[in-house]
Amino acid sequence: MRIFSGIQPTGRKHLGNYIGAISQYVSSQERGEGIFCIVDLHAVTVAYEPAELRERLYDTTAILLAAGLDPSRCTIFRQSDVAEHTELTWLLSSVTELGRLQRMHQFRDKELAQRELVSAGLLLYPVLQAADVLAYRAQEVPVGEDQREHLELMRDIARRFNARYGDGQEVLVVPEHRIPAVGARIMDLQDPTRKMSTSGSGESGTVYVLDEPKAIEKKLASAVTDSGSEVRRSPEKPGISNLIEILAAVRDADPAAVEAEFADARYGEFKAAVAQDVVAYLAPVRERYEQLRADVPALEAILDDGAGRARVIASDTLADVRDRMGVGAPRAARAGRPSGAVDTVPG
Ligand code: AQP
Repeated sequence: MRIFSGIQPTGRKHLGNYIGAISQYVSSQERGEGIFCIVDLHAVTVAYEPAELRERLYDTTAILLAAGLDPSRCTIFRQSDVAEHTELTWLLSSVTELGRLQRMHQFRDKELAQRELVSAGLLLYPVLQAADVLAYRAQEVPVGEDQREHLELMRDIARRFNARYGDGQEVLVVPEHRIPAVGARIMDLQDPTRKMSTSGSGESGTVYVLDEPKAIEKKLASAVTDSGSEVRRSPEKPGISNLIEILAAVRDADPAAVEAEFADARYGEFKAAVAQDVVAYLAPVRERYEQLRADVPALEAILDDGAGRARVIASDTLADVRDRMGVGAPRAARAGRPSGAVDTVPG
């Protein structure tokens, strides 16, 4: 089975990213061929600092490695190193409905948050995301709950492409999402009605993977709880429900077992237990990260090797897509050319 997922090079990855996505990437190495992409082209769709982007990309690469991604068992690469992603985005945009892009929740939220320019790139973000996955004909995409809508769009794009150009064949694989049963949507500690996120929430509501233990303890101690005193999940208790979910996820336990264990505990005692386990969960990652992040040439070598392997798969898909769409020279004609020949040269 081929498994693909992308992650933004924001560097400051948080507990939601870690539980919802990164920990799934790591475990997927046991189940199939994992391909993980650090999506710097997605990052330029909102305001950013060019000088910082590369640094944050190294931060994110080091976090993935520190979490347990092993470049000898999976492929890790930088999105912009594989040009097929952008070409496929353009080709797929012709089978993507504009109105659907305009209605996407993430687009509408980010559009409102932009102070200056709302870029066309922000609108096309889900098409680039579809190209990321479809270029590898991946069967499975591990993501958090917030990506469900984008995954549905990606599946529809693949289906529409196949219906329009496939001639009865599944040229593009329609992928399945894999959303974790526990921890699919970790909420902000200060406003548990909103998801924990890099943008749009204050420092104290977000636990970062690289936070020092003291900072984690402080954030969890001040996490918003609810009226009442029982440690149990309920729609009226979003703060406590979120902490139960976090503790269950870091322990790899059932939330019901957490509720049973803390049935007689006070909120303060429960929050201290959550802090202790979150610190223990993230501390080894932070320690490994420090060593890995210090060696930029080694990170570049891993990304470069990954891009080489990714390109082999993506260029094969692109050749099929171009062929089916009647774009460029026929694939059979190109196969006879010397390697390095440019596809767009006529005749
Ligand atoms: N709160 C969350 N709970 C569970 N999973 C989450 N993910 C994000 N937030 C939560 C999952 O993390 C993966 C990588 O996300 P990303 O780095 O590409 O950025 P994002 O989805 O846009 O999440 P952020 O960090 O919160 O950024 P902003 O603030 O820009 O929205 C994805 O699989 C996502 O589902």
